[in-house]
Amino acid sequence: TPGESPETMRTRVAALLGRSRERSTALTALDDSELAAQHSPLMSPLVWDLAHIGSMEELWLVRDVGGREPLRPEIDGLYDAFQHSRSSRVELPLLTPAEARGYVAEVRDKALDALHRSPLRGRPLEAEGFAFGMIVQHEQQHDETMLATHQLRSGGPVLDAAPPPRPAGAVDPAAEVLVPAGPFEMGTSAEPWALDNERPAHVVDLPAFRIDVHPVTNGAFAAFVDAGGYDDPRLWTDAGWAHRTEEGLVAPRFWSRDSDGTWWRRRFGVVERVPDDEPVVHVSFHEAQAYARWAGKRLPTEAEWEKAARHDPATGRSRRFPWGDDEPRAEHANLGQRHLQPAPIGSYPAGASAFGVQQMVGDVWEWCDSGWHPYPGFSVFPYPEYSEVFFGGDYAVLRGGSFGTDPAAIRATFRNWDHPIRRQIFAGFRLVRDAGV
Ligand code: AVJ
Ligand code: FE
Repeated sequence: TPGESPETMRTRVAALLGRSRERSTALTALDDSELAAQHSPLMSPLVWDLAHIGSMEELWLVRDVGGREPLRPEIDGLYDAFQHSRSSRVELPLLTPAEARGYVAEVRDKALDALHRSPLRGRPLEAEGFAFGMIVQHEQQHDETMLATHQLRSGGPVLDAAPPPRPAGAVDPAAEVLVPAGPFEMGTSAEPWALDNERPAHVVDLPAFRIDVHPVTNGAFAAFVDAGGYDDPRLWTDAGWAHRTEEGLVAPRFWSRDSDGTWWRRRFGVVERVPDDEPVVHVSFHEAQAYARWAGKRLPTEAEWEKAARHDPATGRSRRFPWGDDEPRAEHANLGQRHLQPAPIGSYPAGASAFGVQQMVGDVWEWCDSGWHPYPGFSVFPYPEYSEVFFGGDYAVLRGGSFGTDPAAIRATFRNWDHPIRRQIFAGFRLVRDAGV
């Protein structure tokens, strides 16, 4: 926040740390055996995420910013994500849930002490409270990961939330808008808590394209399934077809069909009918791409996604969020685990971008047809294991955040990435097509 005093910043940061911890606590309010269990080989035991959150916070806020000695140096390796694969973490001598809760509380105490001692200016790690913002985002990212673990867990529901809003009037799922050719500013050099991969701001010139106002819905995706989309190799890339065949994919993850042909889904322990008007979620990049080919369209590049989300043709500048520069409020976007599902398309008109594109932030992460690469002028900050070590590999970019993403961990410049086969994340997609002349 420009012109903010250190005292005001401390209050704001402490509230954000508190909100993250409330969520981590709610997501780990389970029996010890459930916390230590491996609910899926794709995920860590929940108790690992909890102590890992504390470990990162200790490393950056207590040891680095705070200048203190390690609390428990002997556990560093256990919670280093690069030393142990997710599927092997269940075998480690992890802290028990009670020990993990005690550890994160002790770390938090010392982190708040560091917050009160830090000038929140001066060296880059502390200027604008960056290290604190990074740790808020890190905890919230793991909270979304833990939410995905909850979705993979079997057994009855343990989480609860209000249903999302509904649109006020009729919505045309096929609506699209033109984004005219021309340059826009991509990425940011101004956003104080933007991570290294979002930097620096740079100009990108794009040809004209048309983008869907809404993400692709369950109803539209079910039509692709009914049309035999999963059985037609011409719709899939070679890698996509191999993935579809090896995994025996026939529908989005968590969907099943009864003898009447009705689609059902399991959502956080509840089985319910698949709502036609919600954005589809739990599809891989490959499934999104096959759908796009079937629909005669394509996935946006990440530059196209960002221009449609941020560019204001009236002023020529890029916004922080689709709706403007204001922090997300409840009427803008489905964020923060307020609702534990995407909202029907058309539910967030107040969150539309300057071009009128809706629900770009919140609801579902959107797969883009771009690999995970640095922007021109990228430099590592503050450590290479966040972004850099993943560049150039086999990852696809995701944009916009989901209903599981906290407002503090998303903005229109935010870049996420994952393997193109992943389906447990809260990812869907929207489509574009070339505008022609
Ligand atoms: C940015 C979501 C891909 O969870 O692997 C968490 C975030 N980095 N701890 C991930 C992250 C280190 C990261 N993603
Ligand atoms: Fe992490």
